[in-house]
Amino acid sequence: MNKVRIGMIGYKFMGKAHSHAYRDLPFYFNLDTEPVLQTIVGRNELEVKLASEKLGWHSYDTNWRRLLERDDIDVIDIGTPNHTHAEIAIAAAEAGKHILCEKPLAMNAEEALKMWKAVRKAGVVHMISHNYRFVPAIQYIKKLITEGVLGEIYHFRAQYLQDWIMDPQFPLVWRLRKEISGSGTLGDLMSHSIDLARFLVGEFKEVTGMMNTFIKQRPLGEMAGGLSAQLSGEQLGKVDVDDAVAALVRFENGALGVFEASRFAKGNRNGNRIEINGSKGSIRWDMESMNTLQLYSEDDPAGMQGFRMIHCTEDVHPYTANYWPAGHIIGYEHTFINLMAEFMRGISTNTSPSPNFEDGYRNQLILDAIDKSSASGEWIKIHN
Ligand code: 4PW
Repeated sequence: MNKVRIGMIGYKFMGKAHSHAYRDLPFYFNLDTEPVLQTIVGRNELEVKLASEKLGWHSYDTNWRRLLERDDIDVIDIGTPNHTHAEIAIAAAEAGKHILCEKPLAMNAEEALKMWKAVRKAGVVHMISHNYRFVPAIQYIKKLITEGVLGEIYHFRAQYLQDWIMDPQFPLVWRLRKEISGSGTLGDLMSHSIDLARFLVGEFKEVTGMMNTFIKQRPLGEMAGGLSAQLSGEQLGKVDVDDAVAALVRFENGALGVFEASRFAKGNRNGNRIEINGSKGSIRWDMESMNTLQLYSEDDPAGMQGFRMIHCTEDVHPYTANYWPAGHIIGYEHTFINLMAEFMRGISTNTSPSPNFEDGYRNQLILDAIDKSSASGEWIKIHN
């Protein structure tokens, strides 16, 4: 068994999700590589020490650059705010480390391209953490589309809706500050829908978008784990990212896409949904019922047609046999375990599984175009 020694930067929401996945991976998957939770990094020594103990890391550090000099670190896992991704990833690639990076890959396409070039030049394995691709139902939808069950694809519809910042007293955390996050709901949520669309339907040809920021000033504060936050005083700061975004898309294969993402959709905690309509059938999927999908097929007998629910919890469904007997469902955290399994397979075969930095770059081209179009009102071509 080859040990793959991880150095992870960041210890909050994604730090917890990634740590859990590395720890549980050998429990469910028989791979020829096994991740070792070597060192976790954060700037606040007391907090990173506590995180290291709770999440099960062998050691902690307060400076990520030190990891790059060590020969007992094979992977750099980047779970830090978006403005740090490029600097860390490029330095990690130059140090010969394999890289897993949280989404969106970068602050803009220019940065993302530099990152993609750096990992290619270094010949390291790279992936971006679009975990929703690794929901068994999503992988199964891909299989159904590839087998022609939906026929020719006409429509892709995506909504990614949350509501955790609707209180005007919710602070101006890094996810709401353009200089740190690059964008708001666009990069944080719609990047996932774009990843699913590229995976299931194909490349984008052109886009037009619109955005709004409903609450323009907020008290200062910081993320406190999960999607909660704490105020750091009375002082107000300007919100300069989008609270909500919508986009229309033409795909290269002629399909039409309608995308919506919002953090102001009351009652939607993590409403990540898609619907695909083809010439022979349609599919609906919703993350909040992630183990199921709805399929309409014209091949069903007359009088018995209609959307039917398929529980993607049988051994024939991707990843399912790694977990429990049929019908024994899995959850959000398992999407990261499945992703880590692909990352480990990539490391043992020296290939970069999709979604990788190339996907991150192509995704970022689309994010930039939606952003630009929201300001200008134009349709923008995507130069793939
Ligand atoms: O998947 C989602 C995101 O990518 C999570 O629900 C939170 O919102 C964290 O970042 C975004």
